[in-house]
Amino acid sequence: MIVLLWCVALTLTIYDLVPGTYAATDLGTGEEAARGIAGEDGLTLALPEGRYSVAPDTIQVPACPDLVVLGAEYSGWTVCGLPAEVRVEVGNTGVDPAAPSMTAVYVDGAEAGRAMVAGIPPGTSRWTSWVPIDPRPPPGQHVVSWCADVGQEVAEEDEGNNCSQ
Ligand SMILES: [Ca+2]
Repeated sequence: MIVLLWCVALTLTIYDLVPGTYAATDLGTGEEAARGIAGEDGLTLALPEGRYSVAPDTIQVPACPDLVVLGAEYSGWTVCGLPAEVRVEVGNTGVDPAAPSMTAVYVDGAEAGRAMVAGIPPGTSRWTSWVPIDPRPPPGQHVVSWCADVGQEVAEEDEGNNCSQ
């Protein structure tokens, strides 16, 4: 809210403002003439004669992307002689586009490969390229997991939801 005032030298009080810090700017010089805090008793400012605008201090909170891993596909793992590969679907659940980022794949908790994923518009997802797991793990059952943006290239709304586990 901006309040325009024209006053002679006086102390004035403005009521019904959102609590916060306000500055009175001299409309002739463009310079700040007074500053005060609005509370339940309103905002009280002492001003010399002149014309002023009174406006609150504001901050702009940026919109952010939020990368999450949605799932994965596996190729070659169950067939002897074929390379074992994983590709990961990375989603952006934020409200701002996400820049390209690096996704990592882990086998039994140890990093086994990485792949870039292109920039992701908000509300959509993209797949990484196929990540070869080399060397192929020994026969038996293995836990596969993955994490988005392991290089922390994207400033996100939530940095704690980037991994599948
Ligand atoms: Ca995230």
